[in-house]
Amino acid sequence: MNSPKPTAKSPDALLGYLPGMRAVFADCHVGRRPGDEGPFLDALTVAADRGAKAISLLGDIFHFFIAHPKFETVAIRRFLDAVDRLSARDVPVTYVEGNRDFFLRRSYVEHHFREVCDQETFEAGGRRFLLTHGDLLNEADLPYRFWRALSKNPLARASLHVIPKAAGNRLVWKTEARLYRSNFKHKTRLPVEMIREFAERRFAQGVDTVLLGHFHKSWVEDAGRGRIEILPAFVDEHRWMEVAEDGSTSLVSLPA
Ligand SMILES: [Mn+2]
Repeated sequence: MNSPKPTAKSPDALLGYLPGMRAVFADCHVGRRPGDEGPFLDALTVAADRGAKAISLLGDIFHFFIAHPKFETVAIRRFLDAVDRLSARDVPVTYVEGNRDFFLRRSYVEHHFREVCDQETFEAGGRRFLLTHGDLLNEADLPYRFWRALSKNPLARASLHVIPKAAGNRLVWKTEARLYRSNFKHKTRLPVEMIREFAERRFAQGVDTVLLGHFHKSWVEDAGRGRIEILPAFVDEHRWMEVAEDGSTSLVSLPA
């Protein structure tokens, strides 16, 4: 017997219920070289062709995504066009912000997406999924937390209107270079305790599976009350995740 489908007013609708398979992409880091968006844009089409009914982007899709017309690159424009084509195929795209995504909410790009958020939740096969990029789990990474607070505040957003494009890009790239050592130091070892503590708090709230990106390392752990999965970085492996209608997960490779 089929279980009853949630209605528009059920809690499942609030959780983002959509029937069918979903595709999840993390850490594509597009924009390091001109034209390097190709494989990612191809993969979006492949995901839809494979039957994805919704696509979630789990942060750091670009090496930097500054959502202001002055900072739009050819790659960002091609990406937004691809998202529009997916929407036209009834494949909505949700953008979960990463640490390299700036000011997407309330920006000129927001309307392309089903939602721009820090955490997405949905249900598949009776399992509750929570998706978040993962950069704020490591509370020991103080230089990074300072940068994130500084770079995402309203003053920084307002300064986009006055800062010349070249100066803005220089600032971002120089800051990234300075922070590289700090980030690298904290990423050489997966902060598993931090990840488990974060997941446990969500399991206590009824979440069954926590999906993370950011760490550029595919990792799965079945904890007592739920499952934690870290997605591989698309930029490294050209792989993404499919969440089937029954709640099972698998990784898919972009055909060579
Ligand atoms: Mn990241």
